Amino acid sequence: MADNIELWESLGMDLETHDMLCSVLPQAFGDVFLSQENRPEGMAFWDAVTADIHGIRAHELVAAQAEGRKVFGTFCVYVPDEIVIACNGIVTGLCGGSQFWVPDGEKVLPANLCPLIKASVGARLGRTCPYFRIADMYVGENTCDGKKKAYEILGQDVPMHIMDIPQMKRPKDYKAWEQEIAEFAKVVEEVTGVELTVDNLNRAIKIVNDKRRALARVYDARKNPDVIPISGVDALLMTQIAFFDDPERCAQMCNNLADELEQRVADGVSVFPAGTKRLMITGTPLAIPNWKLHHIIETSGAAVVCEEMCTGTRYFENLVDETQTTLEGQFEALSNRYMGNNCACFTPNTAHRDDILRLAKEYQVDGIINANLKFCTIYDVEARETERILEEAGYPVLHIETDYTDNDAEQLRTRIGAFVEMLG
Ligand code: BJ8
Repeated sequence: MADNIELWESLGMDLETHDMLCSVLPQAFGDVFLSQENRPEGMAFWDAVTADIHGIRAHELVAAQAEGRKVFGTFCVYVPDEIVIACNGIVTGLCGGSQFWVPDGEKVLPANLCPLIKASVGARLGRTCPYFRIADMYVGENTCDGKKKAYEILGQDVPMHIMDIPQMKRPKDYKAWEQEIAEFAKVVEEVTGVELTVDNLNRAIKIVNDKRRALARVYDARKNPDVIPISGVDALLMTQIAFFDDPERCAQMCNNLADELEQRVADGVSVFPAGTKRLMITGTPLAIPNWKLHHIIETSGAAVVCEEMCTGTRYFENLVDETQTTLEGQFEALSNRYMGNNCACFTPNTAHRDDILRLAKEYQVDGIINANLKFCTIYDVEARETERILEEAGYPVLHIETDYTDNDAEQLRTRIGAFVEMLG
């Protein structure tokens, strides 16, 4: 702990306010995670990381910087980690998932803005998140309006590079994203002082693909219709930490967990009673420590078996082609993989509905919760058509709009409870 305080002081953090955040997290973590029964032993790794969420990894990053490595903070799953890793840089996710940071964000942003954006800006301006202090450069992207304007504020005193994401998926848009990746590569080379080569990029592609394969293995174990070997909230925590962790260690830990889950499936060891209703959550991302919905669902008689969101399947589905032998070919392969992701910032985005339907079948779900962060217009506009199509396909759907506060927790509990009961 003394080590942590020294580190946080050296990063110029507001220690007094940060103490308040540190004092509420253990209780929240205990209530949500440690109260569960029969958790996989492999979750001990994620428990330990979360217990020292602003310590262990922050120390690692600062030690790496002392050796000359650079840290890039990102906010979206479209930013290609491979480029940074190839140039010996480190990527850390920066999206804020706590109400604790929202008031500081609201000092400079309109109150009627998505909480994820307000929390991210608040975490930076309030000096209460070490990762925002450590990053040598932020990498933004023009996905939704709120984010792209927030980057103007975040970039005031930190080097900021914005990636220009196409908003459609025509062949020329794939080409444009390929060029954007090539330009990003030049920026990363400049910041890290390391030249991007076919070899180091191929190695990085393999590292990130391995991490995706490992995450996918854990998710695959959740597809079994009779045994649910891990709770949704534990799987969510694994994915949330994957945005911060060293990618090779992440892959190793996820593979260990997957081994255990596969054994549990073979042995019929489930964390929920037989017959528990299987739900999928789709919609806007759930950045750490946003565990609210999962916790309510899983203490209301249902289980979450799949997250179709950026803190879920969108983070690891689709691999980058590993066989390219030129930088141009690799940039094209990266573009193809990332453009295969279906965020509501694209129009049209019908492939997103295809993804949800496909996953509902793969994970054999009984119902779907379409969850939207308040004031996220792009996902909210899509929600009606998505829900119509899902209902037409025979899936009961519950639409939820929420934020990071607990104000609506009881109301959500009532609605989710009624939904689960309706599933029979
Ligand atoms: S690829 S979902 S991580 S942009 S910040 S869009 S919730 S109003 S996060 Fe996202 Fe990339 Fe898309 Fe995924 Fe809405 Fe909030 Fe915007 Fe958000």
